[in-house]
Amino acid sequence: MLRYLTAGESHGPALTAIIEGLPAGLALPEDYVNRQLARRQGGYGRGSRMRIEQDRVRFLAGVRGGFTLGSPVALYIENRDWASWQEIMDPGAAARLDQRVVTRPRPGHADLAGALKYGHRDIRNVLERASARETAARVAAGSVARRLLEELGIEIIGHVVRIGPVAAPELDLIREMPSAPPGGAGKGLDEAEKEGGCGPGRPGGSPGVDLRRLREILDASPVYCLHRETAEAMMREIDRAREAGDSLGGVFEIRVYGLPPGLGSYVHWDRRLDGRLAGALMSIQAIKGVEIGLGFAGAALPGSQVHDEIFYSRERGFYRRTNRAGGLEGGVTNGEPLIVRAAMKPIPTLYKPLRSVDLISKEPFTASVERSDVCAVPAACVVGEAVVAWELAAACVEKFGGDTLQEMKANYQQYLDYLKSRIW
Ligand code: EPS
Repeated sequence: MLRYLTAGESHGPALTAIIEGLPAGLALPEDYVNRQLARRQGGYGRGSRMRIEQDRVRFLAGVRGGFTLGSPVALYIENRDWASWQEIMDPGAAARLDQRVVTRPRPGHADLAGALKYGHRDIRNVLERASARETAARVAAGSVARRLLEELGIEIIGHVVRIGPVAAPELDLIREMPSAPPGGAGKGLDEAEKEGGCGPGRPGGSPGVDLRRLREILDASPVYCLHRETAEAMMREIDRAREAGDSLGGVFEIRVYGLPPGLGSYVHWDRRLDGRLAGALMSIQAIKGVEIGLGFAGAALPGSQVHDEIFYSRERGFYRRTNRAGGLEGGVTNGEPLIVRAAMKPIPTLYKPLRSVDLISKEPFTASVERSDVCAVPAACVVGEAVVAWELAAACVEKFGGDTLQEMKANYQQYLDYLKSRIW
């Protein structure tokens, strides 16, 4: 079983995580994790805190010479802002608990519910942990999972499809990219998938989409959007919101290529992969909705336009011409690319005051804040990739097991061989 816990307060000394259940022998360079941490810190619309932090992981246990040992992996990410908060956030008796006390709950945050639940009179005790700063630890843990998936030929790509009212065109996302080279990269994700994908006919095989090229485009986009004109409109919208003292939400999409059929299970509710993925995505701060494949749009269509018909050819084995199911049927991967989307609400820390009531005096007030992100949808997309990676890696560990990476890969290969014998 693969499991992890995170700990750490937003302005405490550090964020930490402990991961258990990884096979021994997985190459795990710190820089690999650091790259994902940097992506999470990026994205147009972040506040000034991101200029303070420069997230870097340090492995404290479970990794030696760049490879996992099979023992629990402990990781550590320093909070640079701790330097300004040491007196107040000190874990010892010296902490100045009378300083920077927060008694005014902000609408939309965990502030009021958390203070009532844990009996805190200082809301700082809630907001320090409820803060999305915690997602740095989740991205680090998710990057470890992602590294493991890479060894099995499974690749994850996330992109932002909406910020506030600005949405990316749904199909052929990169067809209009002038710099896209010929071949797979010249095609939209949907088109390239239709033409070959990595369905059960090619279990674990290459996606037919040039992921490297897509990543280059996304890395160059300040809002992690594949469509350049949409990205520019998104940034203009973020500027407008900033000037108006407002904030913006949006939608990101995660696609996963190279998945074999058979991850997850239909036999019991808590082993259904769709439920696990939705739970993981919903657990990201500010996420209010998750869709798989057609998602909510499917509810408005007749069944004949929703389900993916099954075809067979000697060359491709079983395959589909559509992927409206988003790669999951009955809570099990069906060998098509996984497609999930998550909707993020606008960040509730507003420069525009919202009405609230003081926790102690019970006096009404209008909340105003000094520092916040205007839009964190691009960052949330990176967190989304991480939590999806985690659930998929956990499903792989369950199915293929093994104490060493070599053993796990051999088990995986045996399964792929079995699938081929079923298909051809
Ligand atoms: C956050 C508020 C801001 C964000 C923070 C999440 O932090 P601060 O209160 O220190 O200004 O910058 O995000 C991060 C620190 C991060 O690493 O993503 C909140 O209230 O959730």
